[in-house]
Amino acid sequence: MTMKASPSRRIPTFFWEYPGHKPPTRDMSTYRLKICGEVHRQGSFTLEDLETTFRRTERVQPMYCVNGWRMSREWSGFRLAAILDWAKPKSDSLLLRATSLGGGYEDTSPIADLLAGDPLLVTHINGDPLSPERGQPIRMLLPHLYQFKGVKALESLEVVRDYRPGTWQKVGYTDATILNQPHFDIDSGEDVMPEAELLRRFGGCI
Ligand SMILES: Nc1nc2c(c(=O)[nH]1)N[C@H]1C(S)=C(S)[C@@H](COP(=O)(O)O)O[C@H]1N2
Ligand SMILES: [Mo]
Repeated sequence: MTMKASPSRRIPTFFWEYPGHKPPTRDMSTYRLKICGEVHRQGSFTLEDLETTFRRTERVQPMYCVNGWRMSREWSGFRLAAILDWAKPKSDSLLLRATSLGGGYEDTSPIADLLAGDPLLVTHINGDPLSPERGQPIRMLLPHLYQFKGVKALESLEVVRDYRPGTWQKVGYTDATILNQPHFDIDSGEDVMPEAELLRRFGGCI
């Protein structure tokens, strides 16, 4: 069966912190990615600083949503491992708290668990800078974990000692391991919105 590509095809996006409306378009000239907490070197990077300090990496791989879909793209960005090498966490057993612009969404995970998947701080999808809906200007791609732990519109990376539940864990998501079940591939041409039910319940935008 051949699929007809539809220009109106909807790709799910989900933004917890903007229920019922689109995320704002921000002035990227004032954007800084902050790296702070229990590190030997704190940082505040413009997008240009990131380009000159870290080498960009491209990868084609899927991200997985806990609601049973996956989305494969060419992602381009900076390796989290390189950024942490630069910042030097004070111990190997610490955690990383990633927070979105405005502080409305966060995740805290052991650094070792994150690094196991060699995550990227993504700035481009298929060669284009991230749109506001997709997490402009930076989102974390966690290829080995469910993407609710991959914060979009990333503002800060803080190395911390203490765990606290992230945004989705507060509504009951506890297992970030990708389950051995079929994940609906939203690249295959269907016009779907897999997270529609969640959008109805919690808000969000497409
Ligand atoms: N800031 C922020 N990041 C977020 C989310 C969110 O609501 N807010 N949702 C997460 C979830 S559950 C998924 S599946 C992906 C969705 O990415 P997409 O909108 O590009 O499909 O982003 C993740 N990162
Ligand atoms: Mo998700």
